[in-house]
Amino acid sequence: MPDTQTAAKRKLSRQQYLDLYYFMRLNREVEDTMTRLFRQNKIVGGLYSSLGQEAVSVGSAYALEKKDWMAPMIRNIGALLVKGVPPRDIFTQHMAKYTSPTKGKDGTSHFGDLENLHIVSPISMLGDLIPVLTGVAMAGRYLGQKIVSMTWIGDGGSSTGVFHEGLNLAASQKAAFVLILENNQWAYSTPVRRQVPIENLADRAKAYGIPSYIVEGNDVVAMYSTAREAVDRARSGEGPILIEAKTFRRRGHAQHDPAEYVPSAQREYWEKRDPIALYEKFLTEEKLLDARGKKEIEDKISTLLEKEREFAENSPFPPPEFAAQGVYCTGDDCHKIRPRWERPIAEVMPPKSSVEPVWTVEGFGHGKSSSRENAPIHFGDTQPAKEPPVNAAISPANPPAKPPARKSAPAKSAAHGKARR
Ligand SMILES: Cc1ncc(C[n+]2csc(CCOP(=O)(O)OP(=O)(O)O)c2C)c(N)n1
Ligand SMILES: [Mg+2]
Repeated sequence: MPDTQTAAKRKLSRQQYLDLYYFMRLNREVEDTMTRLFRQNKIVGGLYSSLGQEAVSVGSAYALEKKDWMAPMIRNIGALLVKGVPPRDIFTQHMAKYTSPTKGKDGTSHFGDLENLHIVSPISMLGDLIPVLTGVAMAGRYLGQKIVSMTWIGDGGSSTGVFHEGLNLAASQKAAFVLILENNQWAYSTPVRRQVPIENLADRAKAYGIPSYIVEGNDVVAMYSTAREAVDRARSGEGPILIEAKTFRRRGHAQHDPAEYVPSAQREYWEKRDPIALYEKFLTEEKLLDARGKKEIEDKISTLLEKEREFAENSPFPPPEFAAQGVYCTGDDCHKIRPRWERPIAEVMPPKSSVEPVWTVEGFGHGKSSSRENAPIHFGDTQPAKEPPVNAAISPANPPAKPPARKSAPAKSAAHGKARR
């Protein structure tokens, strides 16, 4: 098998083809609306554009199931929309309104939804979502949920230490994790070729012994097909996969940056490869979209966005005193998230654990040639199975010095977990 692969394009249902079109158009319209709001001074924080990269966000997120987890980066509004975030959350969030997911405490894209949509809030530091989403995948495996986690990273972000540490962690844990490396040719004003001495960033996967794909990121069907193949492989236990999507950042880093450093020949090359225009051509040729169908989709999007924008514009800012609330933990109010124990807590917590602390992941912790490849490996790899693991000091029998005050015991939290919104 070659080091880097290309996935065959899938044949989709008519509805799937049209969904991909709808979400790319919605992605672009949401961002165009926010650009107008920014110019009216109504967006309070940074505003980043994914113009020309919509196929990457939409095609990759469309490969996830409802139960799967993701964490977007700044240019993945399309992924949020596919996962089910309503545009009003994106508008109110960027306008720092009280009705936003963070109740106006953040003026840009730092919000998630752990309860319903399984979205981890983006972290500003580049690459840090890789170990976080690896952890999500590991937790899912531990709970027997068969989930896959996904996050995105830029070409620039792929040179951070945590990118490499995180990918190594994911690889050694065989986490069901898919990383989309969005190579849009620029990191701020630094072109890829002046940042990395390799042609394909997908090659970075080789260092961690994991498979990788290269995909034309402006082709939404290719993007979806590749992501779907990776998601299926990760779900079936093959471990993490890296996908390098070749694309182009058509605007500057953020609204403040006119990106005059981008050579005009490069810009022209990519402007001819607009993902929405390319896809419209395909849909028309395949007789999946005609002028009437296109108008219906456009009307649906503009009616929705007008309503959502009006809601955001008419929403209040948070009351001043709210700035002091929710900063420090006051007990129950701030700890809304509880572990959802799917087994009795005593059973899963050392040292009383009735479950042998044994990893059952095939080949975990060993090179492929090891004769012990299929043998179960003890937790920590060097300890006898019955001995408590090193973190036994923090356990129900030996809690941390000052546990946070809680009315309900953690064991009751399964019931809490069921009360979904
Ligand atoms: C650890 C870290 N270093 C620097 C920054 C500042 N910063 C934010 S985005 C960015 C450029 C990212 O480029 P790339 O990863 O290619 O993503 P793109 O903006 O092209 O989507 C930088 C330097 C940061 N947020 N975190
Ligand atoms: Mg970049």
